[in-house]
Amino acid sequence: MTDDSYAAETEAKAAASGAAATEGFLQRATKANVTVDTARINRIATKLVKALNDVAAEEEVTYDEYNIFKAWLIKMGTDGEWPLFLDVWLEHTIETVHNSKRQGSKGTIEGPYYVPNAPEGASPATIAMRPDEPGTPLKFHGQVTAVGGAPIKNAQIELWHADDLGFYSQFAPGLPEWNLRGTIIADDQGNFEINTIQPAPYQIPTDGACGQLIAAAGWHAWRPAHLHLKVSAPGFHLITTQLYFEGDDHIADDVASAVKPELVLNPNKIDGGKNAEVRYDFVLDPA
Ligand code: MBD
Ligand code: FE
Repeated sequence: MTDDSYAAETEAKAAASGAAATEGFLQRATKANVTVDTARINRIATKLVKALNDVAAEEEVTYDEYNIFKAWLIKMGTDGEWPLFLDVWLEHTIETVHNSKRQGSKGTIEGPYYVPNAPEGASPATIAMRPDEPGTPLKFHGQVTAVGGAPIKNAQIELWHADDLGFYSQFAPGLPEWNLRGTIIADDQGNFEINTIQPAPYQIPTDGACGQLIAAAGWHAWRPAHLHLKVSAPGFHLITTQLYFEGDDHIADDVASAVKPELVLNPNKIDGGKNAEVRYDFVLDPA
């Protein structure tokens, strides 16, 4: 890759990635056409409002603090960072509830950077990448089976991840549209092999409202390096998950609280240490 594209990529701005995440989310949410009944909203909204008021009373929140909070919430909207904020600090609980009764492979949060309909290819496949994509090449392979062990023919694996600098295509400038995003179809025994590169640890944008909160609270912005996946097949529950890498500095303190021990990979070095290889099998619950 050229120095120019590196420069463009690192000029990623919170507001630009936030706007893209907000727009993509709203498009999909509008299509989904889901309604929630009044009794349920009444209960949950009442509890939420009470929780906010309880904190304000317990902490004796001042007008100065209230106004800082108000300005920050407004900035969250103008930066388009509501998807980021919610996915980092709330989605892990929603996911835990959602998957609490599943027996198959662990799920974790989707995060704000999924894009549906990435280019499809049959296994073995190489994900879309630049000719000189930086990073350690990774051969990621395994099998998709049902709970009980039956292979799932032609299971679909959607994979998306950041590049070696921690940037996602369609959310940072200068990257090809589908870079490091793909839909892979497993073979008739559910076996898959995907060639990609190992992503880098990821820092959530520091120059927007979420970054402001992190700096003001003395937190850190890091997520461990991760692969995002959606694994599905007709008649089975779709799993949304992520896989991490053993030894990563942020396995134990992911800002998004999305790491689970079952999701940590330990790739083998191959080809004299130039490349890496790892197997991971997915087990799907019946729908
Ligand atoms: C990410 O890449 C991500 O996966 C999450 C959950 C939040 C922000 C950026
Ligand atoms: Fe991510």
